[in-house]
Amino acid sequence: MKHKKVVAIIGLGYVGLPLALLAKQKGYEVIGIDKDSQKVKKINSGISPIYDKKLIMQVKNHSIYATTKFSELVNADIIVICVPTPVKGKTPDLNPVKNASIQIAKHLKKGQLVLLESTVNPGVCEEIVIPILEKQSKLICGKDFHFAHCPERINPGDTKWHVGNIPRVVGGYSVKCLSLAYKFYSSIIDAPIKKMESVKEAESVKIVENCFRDVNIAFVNELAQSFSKLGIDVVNVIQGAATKPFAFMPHFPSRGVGGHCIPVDPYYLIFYAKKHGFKHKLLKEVRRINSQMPHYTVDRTYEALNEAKVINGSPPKIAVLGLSYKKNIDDTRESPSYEIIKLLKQKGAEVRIYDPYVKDKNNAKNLSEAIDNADAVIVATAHSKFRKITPQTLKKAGVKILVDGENAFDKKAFSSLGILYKGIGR
Ligand code: SAJ
Repeated sequence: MKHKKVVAIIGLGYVGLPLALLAKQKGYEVIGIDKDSQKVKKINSGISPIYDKKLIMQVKNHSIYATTKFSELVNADIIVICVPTPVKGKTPDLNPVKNASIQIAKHLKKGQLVLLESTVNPGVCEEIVIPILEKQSKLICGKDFHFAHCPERINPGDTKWHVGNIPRVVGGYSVKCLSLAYKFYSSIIDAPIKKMESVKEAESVKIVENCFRDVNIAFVNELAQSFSKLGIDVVNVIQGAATKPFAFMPHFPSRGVGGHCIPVDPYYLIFYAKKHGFKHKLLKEVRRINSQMPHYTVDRTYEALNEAKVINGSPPKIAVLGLSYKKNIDDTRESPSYEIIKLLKQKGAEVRIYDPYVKDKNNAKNLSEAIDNADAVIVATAHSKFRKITPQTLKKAGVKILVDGENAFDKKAFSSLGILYKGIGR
């Protein structure tokens, strides 16, 4: 009986859990490792710790073995690091990656293949991760163990693109490392795996992908602010530009850029490039534009309150619908909603919140409770459930203003019923 290769996956979140399920489905023995014992307990009892319809089914049907014990790494042939790479303010926080590397080094054995999927700036693998692995284990990378970087590309909530069909890039510490990593990913992913010439190139690909997105979003967020003054609907204009079948990729203005990647990754490159003598002026300006969109959204809200003559001494009642950073998921990391709520409270507004996907002690019981008699409703996250809100619903609840944080509604339908509509760029 051919020995089933064992894959240990460190970090069972949006990246690690789908990967663990896929490896299991493709015939590997899987050990899921996470420091969160509650998460481990849930997974071992077939419950997905993440709200995602597909994941909920998969965890229930293909239960994988999860543990908090890093000592189990000794049983693995392949070890994949899928831990978060957040920022503290604007500074990269590599502690989760460093801690995972230290734990791996304690149990590292000859012949093992270590793969990093977490998004990092160029240089992290060779200047931080591999030295930690070698120092503690006394093993030599490329000789005793192998290392490669294959940046993750999960798009939470996407029903078309998933870990099993998204093309990937991979960069190896050596030719042998690259071929071992390529062999692993080709065995589980039905999509092209591009071999990069170095680990640094693989690290750079992911950062570039996400900086590209941040730049394009900043571009339309700036357009939104300028076109508002010109009385031009920027969403219509972008949709018009998108009819060009080449050389244009539509992005859309919104209340801000959240998530664990897009608002974070540019800071990794800005930080590393600065250390090497280059200042990314454009990327810094892009981050400034996108991170001030919650302010812009609150300004639009107060413009509307003044226009509707609601500001009359008593604090305006404002409902903020949606806490997650994008629709139909429960992830609130870097979500613009929280910045909007903070700014509203600083201005003295009475704020109610409601998001059916997110557990929050201040959540209203339901949509009606949140919007009832609110002067303004800000739809910060356009969950499919919220897109069903009709002008009649708001009218009946006594709502005077709709601020459409993701331009998800038909502005004419609301204005024709006397509800003051403010979009982002329309
Ligand atoms: N956003 C806009 N305007 C847009 C697109 C997005 O304001 O035109 C906002 C969203 O509302 C959200 C944020 O930007 O708050 C990030 O949106 P996202 O769709 O990029 O969501 P993520 O961060 O979950 O997923 C991204 C992936 N998304 C896509 O490529 C569509 C991709 O960049 C990476 O695979 C992933 O991050 C990652 O793991 O890096």
